[in-house]
Amino acid sequence: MQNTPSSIRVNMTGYLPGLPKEAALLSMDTLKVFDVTGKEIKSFNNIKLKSDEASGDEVTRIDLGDLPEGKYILKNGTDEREILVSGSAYREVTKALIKGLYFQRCGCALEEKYAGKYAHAACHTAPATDWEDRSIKKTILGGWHDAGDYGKYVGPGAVTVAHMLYAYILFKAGCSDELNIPESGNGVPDILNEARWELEWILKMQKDDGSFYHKLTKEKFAPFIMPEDDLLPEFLIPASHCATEAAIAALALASRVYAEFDKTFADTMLSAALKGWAWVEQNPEFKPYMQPEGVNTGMYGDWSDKDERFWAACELYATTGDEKYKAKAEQIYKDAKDVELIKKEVEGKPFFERMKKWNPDFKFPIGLNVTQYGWSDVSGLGSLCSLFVIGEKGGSVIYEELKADFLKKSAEVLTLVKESGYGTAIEHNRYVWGSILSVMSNAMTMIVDWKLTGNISMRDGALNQLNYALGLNALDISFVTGFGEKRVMNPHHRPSGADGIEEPVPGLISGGPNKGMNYPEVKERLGDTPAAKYFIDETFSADTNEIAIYWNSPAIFVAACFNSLGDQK
Ligand code: 9MR
Ligand code: ZN
Repeated sequence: MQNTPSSIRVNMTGYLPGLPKEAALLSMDTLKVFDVTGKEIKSFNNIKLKSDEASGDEVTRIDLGDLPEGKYILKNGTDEREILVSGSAYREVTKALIKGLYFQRCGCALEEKYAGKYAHAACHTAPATDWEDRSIKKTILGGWHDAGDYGKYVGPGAVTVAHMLYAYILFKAGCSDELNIPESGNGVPDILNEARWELEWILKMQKDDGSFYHKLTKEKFAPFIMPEDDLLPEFLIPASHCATEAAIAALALASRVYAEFDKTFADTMLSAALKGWAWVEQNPEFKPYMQPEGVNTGMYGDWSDKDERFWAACELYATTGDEKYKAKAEQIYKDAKDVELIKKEVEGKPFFERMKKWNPDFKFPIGLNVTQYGWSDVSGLGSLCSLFVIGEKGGSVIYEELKADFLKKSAEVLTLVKESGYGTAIEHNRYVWGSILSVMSNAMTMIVDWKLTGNISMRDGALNQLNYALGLNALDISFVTGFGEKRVMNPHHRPSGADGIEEPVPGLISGGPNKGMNYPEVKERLGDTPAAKYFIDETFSADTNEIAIYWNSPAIFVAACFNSLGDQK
């Protein structure tokens, strides 16, 4: 798709009638708004541009203000852009983002009646071998392919499910029940049907001792072939604390959510979570995941499991009401703020030394990062549990103190939005691999703030991030496949690259600009391009244009929130 950036940037999917409708302008020309009959409705002049550090652009944003449902044309001296205002503007995109996970399903065929032209035969159905004990072979079907690769990883899977379940808990009306997946119409909301596909797999990844395998992958990433052609053997890679604790948290959370639909399934998940926790109690000392020699798939390594353990304790407390989990969560929360304790914990440890070498100013964050929801820091998932489920029962530490910490952070996020030319909630030097996660996470944070305080500017700040994902950005591109007149066409996604179909699998969100860790070819081609434009819509560029289940899922949370504010869900 030829992308000559326009001087008018918009959310290419649309806007809701009652909410702000921002466009970004890169020209000082008067902007006129016409309806479809060609009648001029509004005009904006005296446009002043400001420099935007992340993109190097001179840009400003305007709110188009009140516009009834319909299509409109925005025009300045050089460019013209059509926009849609509709109460159902976010309906299809929310559906597609959830269904994007269906397309990642592993261990089954994607049938044509659900997958259309993206149908394919069953994949990864052979038994997997335990990496450490080659005599153990297990047939573990199911789960989602993690990203552009065909690996399946417990921690990232647990996080993805959690985003979806909290989207359901908070914005049920925004989660369409018409996904056209095999379970549709079974009386269970489709977002839960889809999340269950992963939960069932996570359950199978539990070892007899209660811990969870870190991942189920090959020794290395497959070439760009269809999943059913990827026949090299798969391995069950040794258990880790982070994977185990994230699995416990997700299962404990899910056991509450599914209880009203399937008590047996809910009980199974809670037993698995409790068995996992018993393993953690017997193995309290954190051991970072070490990639076994010879395994070169995604590492998902972590320097600490405080956040995973905190999240797990919160979810177990919320589900069981047992005070011992509350005490554990409180203790982790307090210890994480104890400077001396942290020093003792990290100094001399390889991760810390490495970080110091890279960045002499590197300091370990004191306290839990209560607004982080990604695979490496899940503290924010503990926040969601505390703020929306545990509530005041959490008391002075894990409710009141956490809430105060949270609101301080969300205020900082809103400042980022105000300072950015495009209203994007990310520092100019923080465009890293999967920057969409930071953007969507910050949107989640503002949504949480808005839900807690009613502060409308937080809601609107979050909306700016949905706009970013759907085209209002420095690249003039929609990061969601299948949506927007100029959209990502060549994501680093094996099925999209191998299926011979021009349009990529729909409903997948690209990781987006990354100027942190790049492939040499990307560096060579982009040189010192500003961070917000460090992006290549080509298949090879996993560093800027891969998709991942845990990037779709925070986008589901954000899209479901705004979809629930529309009038046709
Ligand atoms: O999401 C991960 C990102 O934070 C890392 O910087 C990047 C490089 O190590 O890896 C990302 O995760 C990839 C995983 O390792 C394997 N599957 C694809 C994931 C998305 O790129
Ligand atoms: Zn598969």
